[in-house]
Amino acid sequence: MRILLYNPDNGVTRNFMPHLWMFLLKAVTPAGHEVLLVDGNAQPMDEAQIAQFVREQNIELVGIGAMTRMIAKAYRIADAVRATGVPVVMGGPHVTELSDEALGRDGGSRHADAVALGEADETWPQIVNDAVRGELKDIYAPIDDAGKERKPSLKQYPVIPWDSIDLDQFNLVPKSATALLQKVGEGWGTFRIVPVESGRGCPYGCEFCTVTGFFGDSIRFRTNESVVNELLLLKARARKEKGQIAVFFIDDNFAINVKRTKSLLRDIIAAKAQVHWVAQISANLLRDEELVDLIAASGGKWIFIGMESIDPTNLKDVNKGFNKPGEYAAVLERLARRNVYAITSFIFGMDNDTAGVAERTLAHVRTWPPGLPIFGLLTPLPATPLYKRLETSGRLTRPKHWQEFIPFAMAHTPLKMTIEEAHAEVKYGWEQAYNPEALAQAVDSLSDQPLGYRINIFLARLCFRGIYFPMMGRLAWPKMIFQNRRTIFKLAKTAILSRRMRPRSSNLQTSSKDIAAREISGEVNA
Ligand code: B12
Ligand code: SF4
Repeated sequence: MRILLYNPDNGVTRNFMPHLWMFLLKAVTPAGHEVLLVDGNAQPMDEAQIAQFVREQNIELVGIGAMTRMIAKAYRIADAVRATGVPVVMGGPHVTELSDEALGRDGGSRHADAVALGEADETWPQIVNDAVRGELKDIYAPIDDAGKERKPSLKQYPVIPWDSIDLDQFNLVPKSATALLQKVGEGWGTFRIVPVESGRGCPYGCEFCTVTGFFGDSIRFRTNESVVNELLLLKARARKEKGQIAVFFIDDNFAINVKRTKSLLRDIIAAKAQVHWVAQISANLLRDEELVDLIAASGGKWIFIGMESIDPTNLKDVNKGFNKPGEYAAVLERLARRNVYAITSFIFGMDNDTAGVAERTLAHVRTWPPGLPIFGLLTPLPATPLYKRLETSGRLTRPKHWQEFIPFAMAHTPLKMTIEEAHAEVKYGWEQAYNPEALAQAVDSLSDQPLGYRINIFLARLCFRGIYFPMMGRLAWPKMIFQNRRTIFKLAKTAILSRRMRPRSSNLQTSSKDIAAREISGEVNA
């Protein structure tokens, strides 16, 4: 059977890396089937195009996975596929919580022939076998013989064949630049960010989060060996292609068990399996100096921290009182001392927020080591405790907000500000954190570091905002470059001067090479 696994785009933000579920399900598909992957973020398709693709490729089963924000698109695509006569199976967090919606049991129309609830690692092979026989059931749930929910163990994790899988659609380097960039350093002909999981589950139960409900509060880990082997496979592929690969450890809280994380990082170092990596870790777990040493030594470059708010009352309200705003600066400095920087995520529109919250937050951000701040709005995702609380208190203004996804728009009324004020705060946060002055300040704050780090933070800031606000239109990039011309000129001048200052005698040349190498290693490694 030819199977298509499809992940819809949400039409607004650009994902910078593929979704793991597609690779995972492909890896556990029973032998004898061919599985094609299409990520709408890399290969946008509308309803007519997907129907044509399904017909032309003789697809016999389509699997669609989606988060809440892209579910409306997912349903439209599913309808178009089903109209061609091909069955659709849907999975992922949204349909797990609202399977009746996908199956048309809530009064709406039916979009899926079958729904996979929860983690589908063990149910997917059964779904495929049933589809072959034309006997798809409506619902597949991971349960044991006693009918109790069963969370897959990650001890027997499938090998994802990263060495042979077609990753062309996920290359972040434009094709036109590939040949030239293959010759730069160890090669930049390709650059991909690849999702790798080392464990699942988070017991913290923050009120707005789907994770504790979906993956459960029992945490499961892969073996160190299987993670290390996966990294080695990725590293080998990058080397073969004269390209680069960075890993996003998508665990919800990569250091939830600090002892185990340290042991994994030690094994990565011992096996020389270091690649540059990003991971999500909550601030409270980054108090540990030894952990941060190991993060840096094992290739960790960016840590995503869900700071959410600088107001302890807000944090308590959403059951995230373990975040201590008073220690944010110390945590970030501890990371920065090892040249590890942070993606700091904030939520506005919380119950104790008032107008001016963005500026108050930015006043803190400006005093911290440079990083990549993110600003979002408190969003009641289905089946979260937050959704239930707001529903009970009659505060939901768009109870089915996912049916018409509007980016950066609230679906409930905040308590101490209006919806419009909350929207304005998010807009202000992004504008101020990524304007040319803020970028210049971020670069200047690293003036005691090798030039590479400064270039790196500048490029990271320029590109990162584009994930959330894609740079559309022919003039978007030239305009951005013009606006930041002073910083670009300053960085270029420093680069030229440091080249000119290289001594000429052969003895000294060796040492200047060392210096240059150190400069570049700042550039390449940061
Ligand atoms: C990595 C990640 C991201 C990445 C991007 C996604 C990517 N390219 O991988 C980044 C950091 C960019 C991101 C951003 C956001 N994310 Co996010 N993200 C995750 C995270 C941490 C891991 C996803 C993952 O790979 N999980 C591991 C895989 C194995 O699990 P899975 O995807 O659920 O798949 C399993 C099952 O669901 C099922 N399944 C899934 N799809 C399908 C399809 C079929 C056909 C079948 C049969 C089964 C099936 O089988 C899989 C194997 O068991 C999850 C949390 C989590 N632990 O899942 C949040 C999560 C998915 N994100 C979430 C949210 C809210 C967001 C943001 C909206 C946050 C924000 N406000 O900006 C943005 C939106 C991004 C966008 N552009 O659309 C929510 C979604 C909740 C919901 N109901 O939709 C989650 C669950 C976290 C949470 N806080 O609740 N995210
Ligand atoms: S710590 Fe992160 S993953 Fe865990 S419940 Fe809170 S928001 Fe969700």
